[in-house]
Amino acid sequence: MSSNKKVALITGITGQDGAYLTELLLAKGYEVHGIKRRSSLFNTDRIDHLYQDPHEDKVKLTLHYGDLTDSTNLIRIIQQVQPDEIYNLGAMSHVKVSFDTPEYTANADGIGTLRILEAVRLLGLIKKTKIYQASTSELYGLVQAVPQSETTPFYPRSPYAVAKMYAYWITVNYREAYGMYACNGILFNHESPLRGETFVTRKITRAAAKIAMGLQDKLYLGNLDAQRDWGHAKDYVEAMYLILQQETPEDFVIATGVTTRVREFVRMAFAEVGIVIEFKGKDAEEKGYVVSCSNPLYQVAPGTEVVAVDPKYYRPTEVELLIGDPTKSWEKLGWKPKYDLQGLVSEMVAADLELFRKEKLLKDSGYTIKNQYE
Ligand code: NDP
Ligand code: GDR
Repeated sequence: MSSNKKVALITGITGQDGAYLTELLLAKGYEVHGIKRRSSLFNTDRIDHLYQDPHEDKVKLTLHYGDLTDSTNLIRIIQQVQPDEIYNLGAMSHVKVSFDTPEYTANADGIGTLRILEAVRLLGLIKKTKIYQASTSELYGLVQAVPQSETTPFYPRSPYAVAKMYAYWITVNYREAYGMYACNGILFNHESPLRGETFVTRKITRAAAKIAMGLQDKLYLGNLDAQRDWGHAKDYVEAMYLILQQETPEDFVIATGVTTRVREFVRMAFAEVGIVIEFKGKDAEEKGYVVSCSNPLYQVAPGTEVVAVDPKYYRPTEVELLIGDPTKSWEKLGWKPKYDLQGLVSEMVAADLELFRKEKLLKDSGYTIKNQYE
């Protein structure tokens, strides 16, 4: 490893944010190391374009097998890599799934953060290694005040959020107790074409693309009333980087300051493919109907029901309203998002239309592919 090049270690490198952050740090000249989990299927799709054969000279991206539930590997990797910066993005990140796997979520998302902090401390790297913790707007949970800022009280509403609350405070505690450069980025929802297929935005943009191509009939969703402050992951990884470049370690809210209902996101995504949707009914009876369709790929008759509510997607406890106050990050980090929601939706739908072109060709030639995600 060269002495003047910065070295970053990313947990969760195979996820949405891991991929964008790796791209950003490589472009800035960093040597990047990532921790990936062993999986029975390839799980590096999002970073395959950045991969380098380890036999080449001057390799800038290296992957290590590991898991946040195993402190032995974390200590070994951190000792080997001697990172200047650690971005702890690894997590069981699906709120609804955390109700099904609460203990695992606490272990990976909560104690996993402690394992990283403690590894840095035990290895004597407190003065060298800066740590970014992927904290979340889910911490605000049940609305205490809006917009939510760094000083708004937390009220987590899921096993995921409770685990992330432990991670938040243990990060603050290690900063205060040991003088570590350890910070929380309290990031509001951020999306992209790389977003996991079961998060609501990507589920919607995939469905809009597939319905527009005649590959899917209907989209089933849960709570259409939830309001989220959605930004673009590409913008948000810049904020992560900036949080670790300050003189003093601090926690920051990263958000757009604009909130939108799930229902409105649906309308915007379908509008991208020329389908105008109107919602009628209330709660679980609410449905989205096609008003008009000017889609050149596939005509959907006006009056067709393309969106329906399935209560199985409801959460036992819901976070109804998130809207961030990003003033501190705008002023202190000089960070501002470049994308607005319309730009995000357009990019996501365009990417999904491209993704399903192959499936459409297969279907048009008589093949069908069974959906795995909906
Ligand atoms: P993803 O779900 O796309 O990625 C999560 C990453 O964590 C994947 O690389 C996954 O590996 C890895 N991972 C999961 N469990 C473990 C484990 N036990 N040990 C090691 N790695 C693990 O999430 P995002 O990229 O969207 O989010 C990144 C981080 O930011 C997460 O911590 C999330 O909770 C947090 N966050 C996300 C926000 C968002 O809107 N996206 C907002 C606020 C916070 P694999 O690929 O093998 O599954
Ligand atoms: P969230 O994101 O829970 O905010 O967590 P998600 O996209 O899963 O849900 C957003 C809102 O949409 C409602 N919803 C549905 N959600 C999903 N997944 N599927 C559906 O069919 C559906 N229908 C309605 C949800 O009830 C919710 O209100 C994300 C994750 O990335 C976390 O890791 C991160 O910490 C937070 O964002 C900030």
